[in-house]
Formats: sequence, structure tokens, C-alpha cells
Amino acid sequence: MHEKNLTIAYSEQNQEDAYQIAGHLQAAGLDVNFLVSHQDTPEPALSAQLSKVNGFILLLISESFLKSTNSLFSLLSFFNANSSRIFSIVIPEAGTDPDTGDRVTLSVKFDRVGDILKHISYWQNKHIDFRKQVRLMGNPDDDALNDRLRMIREVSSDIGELLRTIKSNACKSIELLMDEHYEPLFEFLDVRPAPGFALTTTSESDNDILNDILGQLDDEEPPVEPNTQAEAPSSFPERGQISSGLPPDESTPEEQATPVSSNEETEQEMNFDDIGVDNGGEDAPELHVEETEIGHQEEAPAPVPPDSMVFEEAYVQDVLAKTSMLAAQGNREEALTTLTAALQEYPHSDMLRYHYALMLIQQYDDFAEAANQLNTLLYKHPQHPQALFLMGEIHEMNKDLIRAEHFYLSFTQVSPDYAEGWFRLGMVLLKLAAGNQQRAKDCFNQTLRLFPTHGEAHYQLALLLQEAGDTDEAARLFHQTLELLPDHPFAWYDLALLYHRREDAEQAYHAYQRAIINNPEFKTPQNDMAFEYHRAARGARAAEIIEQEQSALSELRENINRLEALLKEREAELDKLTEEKESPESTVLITGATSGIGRATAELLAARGYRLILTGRRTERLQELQEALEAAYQAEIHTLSLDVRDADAVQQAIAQLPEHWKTIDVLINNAGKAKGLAPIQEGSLHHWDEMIDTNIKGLLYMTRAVSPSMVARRQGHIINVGSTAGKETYLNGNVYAATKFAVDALTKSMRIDLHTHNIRVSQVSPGHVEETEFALVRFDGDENRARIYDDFQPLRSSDVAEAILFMLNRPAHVNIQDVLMMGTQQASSLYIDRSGRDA
Ligand code: NDP
Ligand code: 8X3
Repeated sequence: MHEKNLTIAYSEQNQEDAYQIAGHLQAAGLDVNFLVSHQDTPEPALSAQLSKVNGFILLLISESFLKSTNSLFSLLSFFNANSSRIFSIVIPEAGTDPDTGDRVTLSVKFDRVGDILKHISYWQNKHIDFRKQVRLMGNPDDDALNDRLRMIREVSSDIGELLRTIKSNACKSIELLMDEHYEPLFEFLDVRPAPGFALTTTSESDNDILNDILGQLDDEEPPVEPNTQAEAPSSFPERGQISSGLPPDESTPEEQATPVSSNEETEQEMNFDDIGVDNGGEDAPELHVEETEIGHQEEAPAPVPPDSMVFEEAYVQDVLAKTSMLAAQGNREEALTTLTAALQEYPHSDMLRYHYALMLIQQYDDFAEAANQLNTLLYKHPQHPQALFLMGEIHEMNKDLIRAEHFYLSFTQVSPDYAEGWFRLGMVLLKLAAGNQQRAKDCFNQTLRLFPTHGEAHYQLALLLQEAGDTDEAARLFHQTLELLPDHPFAWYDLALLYHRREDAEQAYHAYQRAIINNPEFKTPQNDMAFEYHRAARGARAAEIIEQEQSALSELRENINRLEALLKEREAELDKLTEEKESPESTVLITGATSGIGRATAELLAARGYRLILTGRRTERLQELQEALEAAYQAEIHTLSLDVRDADAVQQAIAQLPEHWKTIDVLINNAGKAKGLAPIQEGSLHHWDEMIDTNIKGLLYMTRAVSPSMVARRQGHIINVGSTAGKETYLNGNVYAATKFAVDALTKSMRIDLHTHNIRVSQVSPGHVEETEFALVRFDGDENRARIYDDFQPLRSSDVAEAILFMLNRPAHVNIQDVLMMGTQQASSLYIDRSGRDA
């Protein structure tokens, strides 16, 4: 282990690089400490932290490092005071290409003037942007912001000198250092690495480390060492703009025709040809010079005045290259002396005079003398485009907007195809007077015709249209601005305000979020409240609308339910009316109406308004029933007291019906009975005759008497009351079953005979039915034997009556042929659940 104390100082983005380098140095036997600089946080600057560090410092110089205020603030003075113990390592890092968005390796270069100027330009623009933001935030007394502004301004002033200092001090690129196994560093530290130390790339991990660090550097030209001989440029391009080349603390945001950092990008794309300005290569910043290596000033060839005018142009170029290089190195006095001497030698040289004026501005802020020089030039060449443009800029900076307008206007007449001239003119017009909006608008439109991707012109036009109330077009242009300049610090916020005024709370909120990402200073409690309140209010309105809709829907649903109920009610009423309308026309003859099923049917039909001819043998019961039904239902009743077994009596009774009872629409053959329950060998012949005569012959006699009239009218309905005993037999049910089998057979047969006469023939076939005298009749009045329904619930007589009503009031085209029905506790003639009536 060596006693040397070594601290690696780096920007937070380069932590991995720091650890990898530390790993190598520890392998060489060195003790390594770390000091990290966080980007743009309020913590003390790196220089302040470094001032507490003893021993050697290894500074990792990366793109991130050179863009960090905390890393660079006061670093120049620290460096100057401690250069003997600082070794800089230039490292590449992964980043995003600002133009393409591609992932690329960002390599720090400061070998050439152009490289350094690029960094100077970056910090000047950063200073301008930040100052504008501070001003727009309307909080000029905010100490923290002012401190930050001061730091950025200082970095902006120091950065050129700092880079030159780093470059001229101990400084190596990481790839060279690794190629040489850190030997230059060990020499600087005056240590020897641990015996056997050498970087190897044989292991996979070492290869990874090297690849990580070296990245894509293989294709790039190797860095130029500081002492490399300088090359004189072949020409000295002229300058078209001075804004960002001016000392930052001398210009105000209003004076900047290109107010945002995003213009850095667009300016690089501008066409300078029209005013004879060479943009100096792909990344050349404001001072457009051919890339010139920084060498030792004394080693650069001094311009030698030529003997002949033939060489004047070459001489001028040579002088301008030399002065540019001297200025970039900070040797402005010598640059000015050289240029002054050359101008004295060639006072008629427009190029020398123009650049002399430019240098007076850039290096000495001597706008008055610069204007004098340019006036001299313009007196001779009134349409000299660069001089006109520069005069416009000088007067704009001096807030002499009337003269600025005059020179920019002259410039646009001389160089109408140079977009930036129109843009500057538009900006000056806006600042001159409120009534100039239309002319400014024309200028910005002209800018966009010449340079359609001029983001700032889009932005200015958007502001003008917004002011004029054309918010749709303004919104479109704000969006175009943001497509071209996605990080525009103000366009998102202006767009948010526009949407806010249009009460488009969602869009306003979104734009506000983007604005505060680009510029956190927009995030204030008032703004948060305004943008989020309106969004919330919109949400509340939406909730209110949803609630209203839900309530309207449920009301609608209730109305539909009410209407459906009403519809059913009306349909039922209509059915009833239809039945009532049809029933008086229907005359129904019921046999066996004095008891049981026949009586229940008579009551139901009377209630429904049918005209009834009621028959039975018991005359008193018939009269009693007639009175009851007439009283209860005002029913129209006719009674016939007859024995269905008497064919003549039946024939005569039907034949002698009163005229208005002659038309019988429905015949219900109900009269019937079971007599006895004995095995066939013991059966009573009397019983047998009675059942056969009543159930079969009685039915036949009635049908024979009534059906001819039906056939004649081609209208009628015969309903026979059969039985489950007509479907299946049971013990001792022999002759009764036979009679009901006969009824079933006759029903089918009659239907066949009569269906072609439009006469319906139906049958109801019940199982056990209570509320009848059936069992009492069967067992000759023995009430005890007749108690056959005590242990289960059979059908009731009214159940069968309803089935009959259903059959008879079907529409004319429907014939219910048979209704086989039993109580729920009865499955068949043989299977009855006699577990009780409540089961
Ligand atoms: P009821 O004894 O209560 O009714 C029988 C009806 O038939 C009485 O009105 C009776 O009147 C009449 N009747 C009997 N003999 C004659 C006759 N010779 N001439 C004229 N009318 C007569 O029994 P139900 O109501 O139960 O019987 C009705 C029909 O239902 C029968 O055909 C029966 O077979 C059938 N049936 C009955 C079942 C039940 O469990 N109750 C089950 C299945 C079918 P009157 O005495 O005044 O003449
Ligand atoms: C009357 C029913 O089962 O007693 O028909 O025969 S049953």
C-alpha cells in the first residue's frame, strides 16, 4: 500500500466509471476515496468539498460533469490554486443524441477551439434561460434562485478558461490511460504500482469493464495532446449573430432575440449562406471558426504582411484566424492589437473592419465604437448584410428599437431569404409598439416560410394568435412548437393556460404537468390548486351527470314497469270483456248439475255469464240451484228435471226446450256414478246396469238428442266427464272402469265423427274428487265407507270445473281433447300418498 491519499471526484452519473477506475487503482495498491457531485442540487459545490480534501485528486471529466453547476462552480479558482495535485481523466458516457434521440456515446472534446466554444455557448444559454425563468416567475428577491443564477453566471464566465486549464494540466483520456496501464497517473503521483500490476483484458470481466468505458471510441479520432502544433485555418468565416456571444451579464432576456435554449439547436440548422456566414461545421457554436487546435500561442505562425495586394485576401484570412485563436485562448489584447494593426495596414478591408467591430463587442462590450466602425463600413457599402444585421443587434441591445427596426428591415430587404432576419425584425416590432402585431405576425410567417422548423417563430405566432383570441390556431402552433422544441420551457405552460381558459381541465392539467417537468419553477401551490381544482371540479361535474343519468334511468325503468303492469291489466280486462261479450251467446247444458262436479261447473259458468240448462233427477235441488245462481249472478238458467237413462224423456226434453233455449252451444255430459266396489264374481247386476245405463247410455242419449242441432249449425262443443278409471283399472273397479273406458272410447270416436262438422269433442279425466257425492253414492249412503279422502288431499270439484271452463272458452280453432288431472298426492289410480292431507 502506498501512503498517497487519492480522491476520485466525479459527477453522480459517472459512479460506475469511478468504481471501475478505483478497482484498477486499488489493484495497483493505491488507497482511493470518493467525492461525488450531485447535479443541480442545493448541496455545497464540488470545489467547496474538494477544498477539505488532502492529497491528490482524480477528476473525472465527462459531458455530465461539464453540464453540472455544482461540479463546475468555483472549480477554476480551486484548480488554479491546486493544479499540482489534480489529475483529470476524460471519460465517455452513454447519453442521448439531442438531434436524433438515439442512444450514443457522448465524448468530451476540448482539443479544438470549436469544442471549447460549444461548452461556452451551452453555459451562456443556460444562464440566459435561467435568468429569464427567474424573471418570469416574478420573484426577483428569492435568495436561493439568485444564488443559483450567480453560480451559473460564474460558471458561464469561467468555463472556457477552466477547460483550457484542465487541458493544459495533467489530463488524459481514459482509453489512453488504460492503454498505458495508468503509467502517466503513477508518474504524476510519483508512485509505483504494486509489483506485477498491469491491466489485462484477458478475463471476461476486464473486457466488460474496458468495453463499458471505451464504448464506441474505437471509431473516433484520438484526442490531440495539448502541445500539438496549431494549424492556421484556410478561411475565417464571418459571423451572423452576436446574441449568445455577448457577455451574459450584459444582456437581458428581452434583448435576446432568441430567448430560449432550444434555439441553440435551431440556430445550428440555419442557412447562413445568404449573409456569407459559414456555420463552421456540424457543431460549431456562435463564433464560427474552422476547427483550430489549441496550441502554444508562441508556436503559432505570426501573420506576415504581404508585399503584394495579390496576397491581401490570404493575409486577411490569416489575421482573422490568428485573432480568433488568440481570443479563444483568452488573449484578447493581443487579438485586438493584431486586428488593429491589420486594419491600419488595410483600412479599406470590409472584412477586417467588420471583424474589428465584432471583436469590440465580444471582447470589450464597446458597442459605441463597434457602431462607429460599422457606420464607416455602411457609408461605403450601405447594403453590407452582415453590418446591417450587426447594427440591428447593437441597437436592439441598446434598446434603441426604432434604429434596430430600421437596420433589421434594411437587412431583410438586402437578404430576404435569411429567416433569422425576419424573426429578429418581428421580435423588435413586437417590443416597439402594441399596434405592430400584424406586422410581427407577417414577419414570423415569413420566417416559417423560409425555415419551417423554426420552433421559436411557431411559439411567437402562437402567443400572438392566443392574444387575438384564436385559441384553436394558437393551440395548434403551441403543439407544433413543442414538436420542434419538446423542452421549450414556456410553451407547455402557455398551452396549459390556454386550455385552462378554455375550461379543458384535463388537457390543461396534462400540459401543466409537462411544463413543470421542463421547468419545476412553474410548480407553485397556486398553480397546483388552479389546475387540479378544475380537473377535480370536472370530475365532480362528471359524477353529478352520472348520478343524474342513473336517476333518469331508474325513473325510466319504473315507468316501463308501471306501463307493463298497466298493459297486463288492460289485457286482462280485454280478455274479460271478450269472454263477457261471448258468454251470453253461449248456452251450456250440464247433466248431473245437482251435485259435485256438475254443480261446481254450473256455479263457475253462471258467474262468467253463460246461459245454463241444468239437469238432474232431483227437481228441488235444481230449483234451489237456479234461484241461487240467478240471485248471485243474475244468471240465465233453465232447468230440466230428467233421468238420462230414459231415452224418450231425454229426446222429448231437448225437443221441447223453449225456443230461446233450443240452441245448445256446449253439452257437458257429467251425470254418472260408480256403484259398489266388488269383485267381478260378486258384483251386483243392478249396480252394473245402473252404471252402464247412466255412464254410457245416458251420455249417448244426451249426445244423440243435442248433437244434430250442432251439426246443423256447424257449431258446438261436447265435453265428456271421464275418469282416471277410464285410463287404468284397479281392484274391484271392473264395471265402473269399463263404463269410463267406454266414455274415453266414445269421446275419441265422437270427435272423429263430429270434427268435420266444426264440433269440438273434449274430455276431462279426473282422479279422486272431493266435494262430491261420488263416494256416498258408490257405497249406498254409508258415510263411514264414503270417508275415503280423510288421509290425503284429492282434487276439489271446483278444480275440475275450472278445467272444463278452460276447455270451453278456448278460441274456436283450439280443441283441448283431454285433461287428465289428479291431486298432487295421487300419482295414479294405484299410487296415492295417504300420509295425511297436510303433507
Ligand atoms: P255426484 O254424485 O256428486 O254427482 C252426480 C250427479 O249425477 C248428480 O247431480 C246426480 O243428480 C246426477 N245423476 C246421477 N244419476 C243420474 C241419472 N240417472 N239421471 C240424471 N242425473 C243423474 O258425483 P260426481 O260429481 O263426482 O260425479 C260426476 C261425474 O264425475 C260422474 O260421471 C263421475 O263418474 C265422474 N267422476 C267422479 C269422480 C269423483 O271422484 N267424484 C272422479 C272421476 C270422475 P241426481 O242425483 O239429482 O240425478
Ligand atoms: C272416479 C275415480 O278412482 O274412484 O272416477 O274411479 S275412481
